[in-house]
Amino acid sequence: MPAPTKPYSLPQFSEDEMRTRADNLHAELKQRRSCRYFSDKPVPRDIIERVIAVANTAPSGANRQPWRFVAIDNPDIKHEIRIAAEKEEYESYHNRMPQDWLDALEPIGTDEHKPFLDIVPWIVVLFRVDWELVDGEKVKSYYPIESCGLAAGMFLTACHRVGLATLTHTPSPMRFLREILNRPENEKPFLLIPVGYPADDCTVPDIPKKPVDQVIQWNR
Ligand code: IYR
Repeated sequence: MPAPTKPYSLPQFSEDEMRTRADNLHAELKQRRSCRYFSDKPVPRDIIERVIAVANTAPSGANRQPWRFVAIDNPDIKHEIRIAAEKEEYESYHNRMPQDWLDALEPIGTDEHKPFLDIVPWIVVLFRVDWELVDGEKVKSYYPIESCGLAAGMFLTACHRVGLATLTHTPSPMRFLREILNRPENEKPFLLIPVGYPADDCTVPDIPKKPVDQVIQWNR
């Protein structure tokens, strides 16, 4: 049965206001960078809850919200994650990643060492839920990968807009996160996101983005 409906409208802006708002948002969001050097300055838990609430508004297949956000500030758990992540990353950098991949990462300067996982105040692990038990019935998710991608994008945007730095980290394979964090078998780690403030001496690679005309086609 279709759900009941309710009216929907948006605040209206003049076209010039729309341009200014888009330009302002662009100026703000182009400041977002993947951060690999975090400060240990704490971030209150309620702020993390608020940015997760923003991500939780993301659209999802059949509105199933096939995501779980596990937020970790416990130093022992962060350390366990660091040890397990560095073990996998060592294997990846030394034995698994083909040369073209290593070459592609060269400008970014990453390696298997992930000290930020101990230092950062919060690690948020986004799990993708492929199915759920609801009243003993197995309820499937639809487009869980796309849905989690959307929620992750909104999470990063929310963090940036409140002044928090993030990294989209994918220590691969990520199975260990399910074990360390005690998540059930219907959940798969999707993305590991350290969240905090950049360290005072934080730097990022000085690399450009493609100009927008290279990523747009108008009509055919
Ligand atoms: N997961 C590794 C490797 C890595 C892969 C990509 I694609 C990046 O853009 C950056 C890093 C790591 O986190 O070091």
